[in-house]
Amino acid sequence: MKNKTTKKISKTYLIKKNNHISSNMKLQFYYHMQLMRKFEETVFKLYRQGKVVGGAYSSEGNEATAIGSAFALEKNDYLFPMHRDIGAHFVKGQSVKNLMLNYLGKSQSPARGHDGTGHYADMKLKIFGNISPLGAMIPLANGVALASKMKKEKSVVLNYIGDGGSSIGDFHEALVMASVMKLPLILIIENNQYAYSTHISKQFIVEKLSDRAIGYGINGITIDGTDVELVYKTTKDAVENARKGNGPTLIESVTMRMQGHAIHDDASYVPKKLMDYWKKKDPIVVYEKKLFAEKILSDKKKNEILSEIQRQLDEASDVALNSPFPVWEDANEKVFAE
Ligand SMILES: Cc1ncc(C[n+]2csc(CCOP(=O)(O)OP(=O)(O)O)c2C)c(N)n1
Ligand SMILES: [Mg+2]
Repeated sequence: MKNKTTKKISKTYLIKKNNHISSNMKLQFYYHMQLMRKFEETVFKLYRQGKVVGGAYSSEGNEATAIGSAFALEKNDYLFPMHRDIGAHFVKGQSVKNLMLNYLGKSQSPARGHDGTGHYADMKLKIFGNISPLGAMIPLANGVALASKMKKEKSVVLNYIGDGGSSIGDFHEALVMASVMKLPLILIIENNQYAYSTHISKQFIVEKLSDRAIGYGINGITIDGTDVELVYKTTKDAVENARKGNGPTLIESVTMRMQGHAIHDDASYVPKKLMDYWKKKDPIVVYEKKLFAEKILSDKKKNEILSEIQRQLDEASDVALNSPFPVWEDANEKVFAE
């Protein structure tokens, strides 16, 4: 019975072969994955210098998932990123300078220096800030999806959740509502093998987390989350489906958290063999090789891209380091809607 149902659902969900990706777009994927990694490396350096006021998380291993999926959105769509999706902010139009100001807790940042741990929102760009209690974002993403549907905006909502977070009650409740109301929601489970130090073998016994979609009667698919083009195409299909009014999709994107949970965690509990296996699947290294083989990337082009990223990071760090912190009188401002 289970197999039959799985077959039925995956049949309605074939990735379209005509989802063409131009050379220019491939270079954009590469640029953004590199930017995401280099940005976080810079944040880690600044953290060690005592300049970052909150936490520092690494998304190493998650670049293809965050970037490929965010590229499937249009300007009027909504993004609900998690703590491993900093690159999705950039794809949605956020500037390197603004996010650096945020991390350093400075007053001119979009968060006005009131947050330094990645809960960064920007309503103009339709980016909703990450919420710390795991799972709590999904019902909110539902709310925005419902509002958008009622306003006939034809926008979709993209939200992420970790493997750990997908066991929270909110996940179930939100998907029940999203499926019954046919909300334009795309939920990506970033299965990066660990939730803090807990391996997935201690978290669930289903073969694929996307099988849970069957219980809600919605489309579900599990993909290689280290393949940026596959993530893009899969998400694009789900986006088109949602835009047509066909309701939500659950995507399990399988990847690896290549560093500890955050900067304070050395991940010494991760077996070396497992880490070595995933190192060979590094999304950026693998994609770089592919683009070289397709003659889309050359040494010259690669150097140009990396220099441009470094230039932006140096400039953003400089501005952020030399900007003022918020004043205490500002603490009560903009707490409530005016
Ligand atoms: C409801 C809730 N419980 C516990 C935490 C503490 N916490 C923050 S991140 C995290 C691990 C999350 O793992 P996962 O969902 O797999 O995401 P990952 O960090 O691996 O990307 C935990 C336990 C929290 N923020 N919210
Ligand atoms: Mg995880």
